[in-house]
Amino acid sequence: MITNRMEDAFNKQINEELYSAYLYQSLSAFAANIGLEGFANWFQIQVQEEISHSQKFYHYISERGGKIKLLQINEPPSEFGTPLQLFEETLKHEQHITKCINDLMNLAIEEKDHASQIFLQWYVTEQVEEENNVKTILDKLKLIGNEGHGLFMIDKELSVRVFTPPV
Ligand code: OFO
Repeated sequence: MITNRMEDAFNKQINEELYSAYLYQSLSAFAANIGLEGFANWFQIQVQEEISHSQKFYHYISERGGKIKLLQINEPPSEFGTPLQLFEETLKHEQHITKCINDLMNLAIEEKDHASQIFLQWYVTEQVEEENNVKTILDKLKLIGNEGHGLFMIDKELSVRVFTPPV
């Protein structure tokens, strides 16, 4: 059985993951609107990833005999600026999620909840990968600036991203 504190914290994390999906959906719409279809695809895959992250928490809470409580999802911004700013916003958000995961891990340690510590390991690793992926794209965008052939090439690169469900 999961403790009340862990149950509350995991339910809040479901909300964080669903807000992430909402934010990336908004980024995808914005990118499509300015003609960056590859960027739009990358953010669309990110939406699917975040929904799958929320689902993992959902199933874990149930598996541990906890109660699911779905919270209100905030409205994300709808204006983001330049292509570079889209990924700056993404990195800032992923750093926030990393902090959330670390806080959850600290709580699981405090609560002596070993099963949750093992469960959260997947997210700790995932966040390293997520931040690194975004930083790689950001570095390229910084090199090429916000226009021209380089931007076209990055857009093309981002258009091939596909969703791989987490195991
Ligand atoms: Fe983008 O990260 Fe979820 O957990």
